Amino acid sequence: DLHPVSRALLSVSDKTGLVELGQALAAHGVELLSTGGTAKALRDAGLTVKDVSEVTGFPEMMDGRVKTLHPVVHGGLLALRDNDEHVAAMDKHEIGAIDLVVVNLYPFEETVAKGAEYAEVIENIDIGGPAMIRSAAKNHGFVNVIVDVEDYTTVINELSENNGQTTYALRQRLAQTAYARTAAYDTAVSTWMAAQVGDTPRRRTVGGTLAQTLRYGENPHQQAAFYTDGSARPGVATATQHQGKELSYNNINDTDAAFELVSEFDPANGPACAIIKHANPCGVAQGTSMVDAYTRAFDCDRTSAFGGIIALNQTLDAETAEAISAIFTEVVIAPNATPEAMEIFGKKKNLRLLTTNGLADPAQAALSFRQVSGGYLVQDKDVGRITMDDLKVVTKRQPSDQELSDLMFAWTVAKHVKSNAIIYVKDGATVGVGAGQMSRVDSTRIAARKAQDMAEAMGLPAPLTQGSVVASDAFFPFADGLITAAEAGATALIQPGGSMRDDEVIAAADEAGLAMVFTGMRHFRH
Ligand code: 93A
Repeated sequence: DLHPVSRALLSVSDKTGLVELGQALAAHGVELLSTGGTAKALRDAGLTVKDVSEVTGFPEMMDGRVKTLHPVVHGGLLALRDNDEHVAAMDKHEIGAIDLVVVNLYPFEETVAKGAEYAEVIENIDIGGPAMIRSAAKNHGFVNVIVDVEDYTTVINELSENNGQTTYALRQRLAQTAYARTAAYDTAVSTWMAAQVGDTPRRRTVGGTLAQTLRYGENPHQQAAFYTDGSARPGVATATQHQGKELSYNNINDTDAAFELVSEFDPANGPACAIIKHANPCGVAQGTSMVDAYTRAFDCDRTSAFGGIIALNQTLDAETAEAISAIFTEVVIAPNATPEAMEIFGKKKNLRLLTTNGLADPAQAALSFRQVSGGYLVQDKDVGRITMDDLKVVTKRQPSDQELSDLMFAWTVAKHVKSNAIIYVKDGATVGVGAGQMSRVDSTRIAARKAQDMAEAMGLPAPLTQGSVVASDAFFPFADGLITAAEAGATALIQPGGSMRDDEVIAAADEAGLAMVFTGMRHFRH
């Protein structure tokens, strides 16, 4: 399965390591063919190179759109060397075999990332490059294809070990890498175009660019990687990490949850903080200052906040950094951090600090993906938002202004809590979060019990659920959940409404003297 490399075609946009590769190939007696810029770079280094235009008999034309798209190139790549008819066709049409293709493509992803104009992005869609990569990869029985600078030494080492030849195993592996590259490239093109014409689940190609090979997945026995979709929006994928070890799979997931949640709170309405554990918030609060917001979020559930992930909607300042440093925290993500705050965190070697230079736009349309056996579920991200005007008061009692503002806050948090979600809120801070239970009444009880625990731990006379409001991500199917909330001290509720038993639930609310509003919108999150 060894096959010699006598002739190579090099055509690269990223010229890293090119000269060294050319020299090593020349040293193995390999003839070099190349396109314009690549040929020049090789010649400048003193290497002998033949222009592809000389081989094809055509100049590079149409701004380089047509350089290598020619039968003399693709015939040389695709011909089966052990097939008499293929060999006869090569002789007849004077096609020389090409045994190695080294191509990296026009920097499409980078051009999109830098925010280039439409026409420039289009010009950076490489056609000839992927065509050669795919031809060479198909014929991996004989042909080597390199698309990754990291594989330059692998191939050179093999040529050295095998006297100018490569093994089938290597060529097959290179071919697989090559198709992964062209698939990712076309995905990047289609994802960018989807954004131009309006992204919908039906049109989306699932894929992305490998950004990080993770140490492991949700558990140590699971391998994992982080793929990015090229979006430039502030978030965990584009954040700058200032200190601490690499983020893990769970860190990335939780950091995303924290940042998406805190981004719901417009900095113009004051500082806000969200603390996340296992993708659910264990404390969210607005405050008079950032440290106040953090402290109030922390007070919701001090036990769970240990080892949590904290997101802020405004600059991390020294006072907040000092307060956060009092317990073990995995990650802090914020739009920015002051130099003083960074210095304080500098002493906490295990704490990761990420800055995003902005907040995520919670109204920005996007897709969410979930894998099931045999496929993917794709849906629009939940960007549903309501205003006070959308609320329908269904009880005899109207909510007070303070209740209304807390109800809106609770509803915003509920959207970011796993169903069944029940959130108790008082004065712009969560005081009890019930998440991920199979029954709504259990979520209601758990949140109230946690508030009770916190009151005992903090030496408060009564749990903070006294005089709180409650949000439920979906309707109360029975009155029991609502009654539990009232027993815990809730005075007002927000929920979508729409249950068969709405009348029963409303009657129970009236009986308990509660105010209740319907949103007409549900925020399931499973
Ligand atoms: O515009 S193209 O799609 N048309 C082609 O025929 C073609 N052949 C190679 N782009 C083409 N290439 C690309 O040119 C390669 O993929 C590589 O990225 C680039 C190298 O050009 P140069 O050698 O002039 O720097």
